[in-house]
This record gives sequence, C-alpha cells and structure tokens, in this order.
Amino acid sequence: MRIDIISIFPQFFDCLDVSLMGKARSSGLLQTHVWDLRDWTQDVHRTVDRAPAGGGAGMVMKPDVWGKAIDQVIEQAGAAKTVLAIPTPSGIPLTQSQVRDLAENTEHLVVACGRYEGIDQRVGQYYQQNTEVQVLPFSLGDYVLNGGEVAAVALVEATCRLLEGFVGNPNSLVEESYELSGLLEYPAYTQPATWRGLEIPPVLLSGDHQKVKKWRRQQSLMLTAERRPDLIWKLAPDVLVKSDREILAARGFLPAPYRQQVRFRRAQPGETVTCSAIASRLFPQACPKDLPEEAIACFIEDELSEAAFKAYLDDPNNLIILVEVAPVTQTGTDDTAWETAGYTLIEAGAPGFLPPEENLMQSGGKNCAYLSKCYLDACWHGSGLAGAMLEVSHAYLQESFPHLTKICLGTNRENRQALKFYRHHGYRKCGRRTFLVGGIENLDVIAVRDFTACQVPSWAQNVAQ
Ligand code: 6GU
Repeated sequence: MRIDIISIFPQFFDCLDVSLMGKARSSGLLQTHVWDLRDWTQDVHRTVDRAPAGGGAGMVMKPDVWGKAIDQVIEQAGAAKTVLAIPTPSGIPLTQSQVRDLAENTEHLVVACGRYEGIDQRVGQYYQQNTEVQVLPFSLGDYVLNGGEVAAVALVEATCRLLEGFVGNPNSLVEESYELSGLLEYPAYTQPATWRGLEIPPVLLSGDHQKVKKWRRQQSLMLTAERRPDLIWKLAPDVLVKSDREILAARGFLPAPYRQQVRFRRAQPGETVTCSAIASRLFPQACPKDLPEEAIACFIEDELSEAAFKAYLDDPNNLIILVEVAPVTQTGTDDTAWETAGYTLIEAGAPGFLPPEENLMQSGGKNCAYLSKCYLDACWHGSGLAGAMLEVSHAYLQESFPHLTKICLGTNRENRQALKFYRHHGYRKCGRRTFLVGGIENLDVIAVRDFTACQVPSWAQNVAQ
C-alpha cells in the first residue's frame, strides 16, 4: 500500500518511523510519503489559508493550493484507484470495518490534513466527481482537535496493522474488541499474582480453560453493557447464546430481536395492586393443560388477591422482585411506560429459617429460603430474562438474608421445561410434595440450591434499582 500524507506540519509524521510502522515501511509492505502543503504555494509568504467567505472567525485552507498538491501525488503514485481521506470533526466516525475495508482493498491512500477551520468544501466535492478517487471525510469521535494530523496518524496505524504480514501473530488480531463478536475485549492480567494489594482473578490461575473462557465472555458482556450500551443494541441475534442473554438481561438489556430495556426492583409495601395483577395474569400460563379453569380461578382469588399480597408485602421476611420492561424507543425516564413482565416471591427470615411446609422443611433443612413463586410472561421465554430474574432474585436474597445458604422450591413434576430450567440454575431434586390448586392435588418435585456449592453469579449482583 502507498500512503501520501499532505500537511503543513510534515515533522509531525516522524512518529511513523518508530516501532512496527517503521518495520513495515522498511520491509516494503508499506510506502509512506509525507508532503509539506506549503511547497505548492507560489507567494513569498507561502500562504495556505484565507478568511472564510461570508465572514466569521478563523481561516479556511485554499482550494487552489490543495488541488495542485493532491493532483501531483495522485499522478506520481499512478494507481488505478485512490482513497482521499479528509480528517474533519464533521466526518463519518471511523470504524474498524471501514479500516479493514481500506487495508484489504486500497492500493493508494492520500490523507489531506486540514488545519484551522478546515479545507474549502470544493476540494472534496471536486475529487468526488472523479471516478478514480473515493473521498472519505472521517472523524475520530465527538471532540475537536486542532487539525487532522493526529487523526491521520490514527487512520494510518489502524489501517497498516491489518495489512497482511504486518502483525507477528495474526491470532492477536481476531480476539480484539470490535472484531467478530461486536463486544469490548475482556480485561487482561499478568504476573505478579498480587500487586499493590490487588489480585489476579483466581479463575485465571485455575488452569480450567472452560472456566476461563466463560469468565472472559462474561466480562466482555458486562463491560460492554456498562461502557458501550450502543454496541449491545447493535448485536446480531445469532452472536448471543442463552447464557449471554441472561447476563445482559441482568444488566438491563434485552438485545435483538427484543430490543428492550429491563429492570429489577424489590416490590415495596403498598404495591399490592401491581403484585396481585401480575401474579393473577401469569398463574394460568404456568398451569398444566388439564387443570380446570374453575380451580385456577379459585386459586387466584384465594392466594393471589390484593389481600394475599398485602400479607406477603407486610412481612419483612418476604422478598418480592418485580421484572419490568420498557420499549427501547423511550429513554426510561417516563416511569409509567415500564410494564411488569414477571416476579419472584422468596420467603426468608431470621437465622435458622425453615421453608414453611412440612415436607419442604425436611428436604431443605435449616438456613433454607423458599422460592414460593417464580413467574415470567411466556412472551419472554427464550430471551434469557427468566434466568436473569432468578439469579437476580438469588442475589437480593443473599444481600438481605446472608445467613441463608440454601433455597428450595416445588414445581409440577410434569413441567419438563421448569425442571430443566431450575436444574440448569443449580437446583437439585430432593423430594416430593402434593400442591393444591383450587382443591385439586398436583404432584410436585422439590428441589434445592446450595449457595455454598453453587454461588450466585457476579453478573446478577448489584443490579438493584
Ligand atoms: Cl478527524 N479532525 C479534527 N480536527 N478534530 C477531530 C477529528 C478530526 N476527529 C475528532 N475530532
């Protein structure tokens, strides 16, 4: 690749001689030429700028000087096609895919570095008319530099490192941020294991490659959600697996194809209407197909009424977590637009708490909370939201009742989907019970999760609203 850089500060580009850039140049992979724009002036003052037409502050670079300079470097290079890159804060933000396209498809690159208030508009316009030239006005980001020189160096370095044979180990390119995954890169560590009281995360020293891989993926997702939510919304649906979606949902994101924000919060005393409404709406969705409607209606009236939820909410040993979703089109400032999509109810309590029912007590033992309810609107099945809701509920439980080391639940033994879900989230079968819905006996499996053996994942923690 040949690169011509035209600037009124040619010394600025001495930096291209150092490090890898210098190596690529001496190896012939890259030819760079730096030109002083003033060499194309004809007056004694070597003038390159004039006052802006129409008045105003600053100076504008003259098109006649630029035209001669650009014509000459294009002619000298003799390439079939030239990309004319013009750094400007009003340009298109430079991206990795644009830079990759340049590295792969460009024989000749000219960078025209403007200073002051920019280059006369007609320069870009003129070369755009030329089919052998592609004009690329680009910006590094939403801030203003004094001139295009820094941006030119950024463009050249980002492009050149992608040239075949430039980087020693081509693998070091593929795992990077923005490449392939669309996520930011996970954090890196090296020896010493302890530095100024800070440890390398133990998983990285465990030698368990599967665990390391999982941890890094989790870090990438959490970092991207935190720093670059715009990238989360741009993710293609097929780059995310269920566990990725659970992590993102816990951090407030339901990416494509859903494209909605989500939040979790503990229901407050007094929210009886909200709780009763969501519980009554979701209970029928989760019932076995053959359960009579009257039995379901009866259960809702008795157990999921506002009065029932008043009793739940008034007891500080209960924890109700609400899941609320909002369309991504609104900013989330309008509180009324968030809709309840699911909830959990956990019964916990004083040291040595035992789950309420006789057979649950025997199965779970002491220091065991009871996941009494866990419901999510069926429209979210497959979105990762259920897993997020469950783990976030576990995290709230641990935060509020740290003495409880276990949690148990009962679920219909015919409900394969639920059984698989709970098993995946660390619950293990430990008994049976009969569960009455409107006087009809249902056979339940009892399962327990031990937090000492299966910790609450870090991604589910600190998501409190
Ligand atoms: Cl390309 N030029 C200038 N002058 N300022 C910038 C920029 C470019 N990108 C961000 N700020």
